[in-house]
Amino acid sequence: MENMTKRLFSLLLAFVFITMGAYLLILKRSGDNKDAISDRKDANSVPSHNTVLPLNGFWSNETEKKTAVTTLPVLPECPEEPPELVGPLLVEFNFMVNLDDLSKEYKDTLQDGGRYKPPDCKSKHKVAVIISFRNRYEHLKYWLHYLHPILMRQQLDYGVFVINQDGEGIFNRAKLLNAGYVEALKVDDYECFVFSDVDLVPLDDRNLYRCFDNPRHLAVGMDKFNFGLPYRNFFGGVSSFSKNQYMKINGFSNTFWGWGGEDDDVYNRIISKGMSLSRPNMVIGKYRMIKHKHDLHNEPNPVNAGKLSKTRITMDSDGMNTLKYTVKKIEKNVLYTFITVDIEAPIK
Ligand code: UD2
Ligand code: MN
Repeated sequence: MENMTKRLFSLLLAFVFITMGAYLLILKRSGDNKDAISDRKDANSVPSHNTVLPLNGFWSNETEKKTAVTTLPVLPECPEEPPELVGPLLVEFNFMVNLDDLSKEYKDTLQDGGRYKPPDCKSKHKVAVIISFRNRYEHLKYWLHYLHPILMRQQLDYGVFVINQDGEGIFNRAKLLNAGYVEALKVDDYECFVFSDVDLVPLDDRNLYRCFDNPRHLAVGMDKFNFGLPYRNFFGGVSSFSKNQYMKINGFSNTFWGWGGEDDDVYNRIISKGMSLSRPNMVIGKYRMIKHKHDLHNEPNPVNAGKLSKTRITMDSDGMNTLKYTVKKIEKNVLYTFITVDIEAPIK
């Protein structure tokens, strides 16, 4: 009898140990899952607004997986008119911008390389903002200071790409913009391209940095032209093209070295392909340009004006289909992606 009791007791003990073991195993497993969820949140620099789908094999069974997927939030589309726009803006260039402070301010909002997605809705506008650049860091600071909040309020899914001309050769704004188009597409499948001078800041956030039914000229009212157009067909400063529109005109010309003419050449390209210009009105389309002198190695080029009568003939064999350049360096920081390119510039 005593033996029997002992045996029963050992059996009971074994049962208790096995049950406890199983229970501990289940506890550990659910703890692991929680860790995995928070790990993935940390890995996403702008996490709160992205619908995160579970990794393969992450859920322990199919039922658990189905429940989890259906309860994750699906973002609604952003409204056609961004609700946070404020209209006219005060823009001044009489203070110092500190890029370190600016980076700190945006380190949780921007993804590496100056990229952004609205937190609460899915943007309909996937835009690469491309800036031609060489040695204009002071201007770039103001541009970043003013433009990031504007582009965010416009609820764009955007990235900022600064295309830096390598070396001391003659500057070529248009060829840099072509290179920017190619480089941005290596980063993401952008549908819309905004090309901007580094020294131009809009005076109204209703001037939308997105694409329209026709190529868009955004900088219609610059302070240096008394907030009007210098001439009717002016296309300089800031413009936007959808992928289709840009490829239809074969991009910009690669052959406008030095200052001037490349913007008029683009205008000719647009018209000769049967498109027209889209523009904001003169109230919304006001801009301020940071005052500057002509840069070294970007002197006005008298040859450029003469080329404009031939755009129609030359455009199909001068542009994206003949673009040649070499990437020297790609640097990413919080505020922008900086791409240095060798565009085979002639030395004066
Ligand atoms: C006008 C047009 C510009 C372009 C240019 C002729 C306006 C506001 N803009 O600009 O779109 O058609 O005439 O080429 O009217 N840059 C550098 N480093 C340099 C030289 C140029 O970064 O050494 C870049 C920079 O983004 C600058 C842009 O090229 O804003 C245009 O050059 P600019 O500002 O010297 O010429 P601007 O103001 O006459
Ligand atoms: Mn300028």
